[in-house]
Amino acid sequence: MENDIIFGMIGEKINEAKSIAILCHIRPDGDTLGSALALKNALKHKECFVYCDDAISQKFDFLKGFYDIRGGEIGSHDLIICVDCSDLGRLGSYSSAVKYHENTVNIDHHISNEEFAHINCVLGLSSTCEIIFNLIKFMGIEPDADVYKCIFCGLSTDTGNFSHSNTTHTAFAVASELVRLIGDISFITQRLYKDIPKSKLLLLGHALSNIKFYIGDKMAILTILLEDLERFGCASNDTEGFVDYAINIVSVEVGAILLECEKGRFKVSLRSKSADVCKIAAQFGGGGHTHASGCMLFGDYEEVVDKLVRNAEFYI
Ligand SMILES: [Mn+2]
Repeated sequence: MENDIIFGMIGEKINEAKSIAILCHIRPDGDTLGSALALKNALKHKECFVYCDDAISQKFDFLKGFYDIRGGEIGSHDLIICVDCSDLGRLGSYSSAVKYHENTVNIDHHISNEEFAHINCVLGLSSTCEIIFNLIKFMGIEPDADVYKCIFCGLSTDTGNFSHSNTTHTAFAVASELVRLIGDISFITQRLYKDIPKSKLLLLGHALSNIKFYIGDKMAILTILLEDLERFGCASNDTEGFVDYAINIVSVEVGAILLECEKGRFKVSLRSKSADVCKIAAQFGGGGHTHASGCMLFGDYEEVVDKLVRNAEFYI
């Protein structure tokens, strides 16, 4: 379907709605939060509530509306818009509310998106924020700097600050327009990429000193156990970005981080230079992008590592 047709349908749904819930995914990143808050800030005249069923990193508190993000029970809204969610599972406890709601929209850029909503806008752009930018423009809304800061946040974080392979010319074109209105963006990049709490730095040091190599150093695995989080006083979302240290090692083709969520349950994030890690993740019911994917693995630590390495061997 033509993008304009889908944007037109979404615009119509938004205009008809009296109260809108915008849902972020669990382990919220700059793209899901930026997308949700950009939309909320752009729809000033509408009653919009942003929800997220997970803890949110304080580093995003420069986004307007950050402190109004809700957790807990979802209220009664006549339209639900999910942003940056590839499947219902990404919505945490809100998945059933979305599944059974009669008016849902799904805006996402993950190729593995399961198109779970009534209207699905899945475009292979750099980020969901890039889609939101186009949607807002299409709707004829004149965004202000607050909206643009939110969009910049998602565009920048999902492209690895404009360095990953999804850093397309359209991503730069959008960024160019954003910077024109925002002005100095150095305060945003300081918050997103440079500021690091002492506790997180110590956790990273611990993880790096225990990194394991497999498949002739072509695979590197970082591990964060629950006891590590406790020892350093960190939350699970403090591990965001750690996996980059594994994939950046010269010999490594697939980098992974295993994050213990509870005894016998590990959240796995995978990164690759050229291998298709989406296929590895898919073997375990996960998904994502070619070079960045994730899945959940169950079992003892050794068992989980063994499963993962044996599977990865096929794709390296
Ligand atoms: Mn994204």
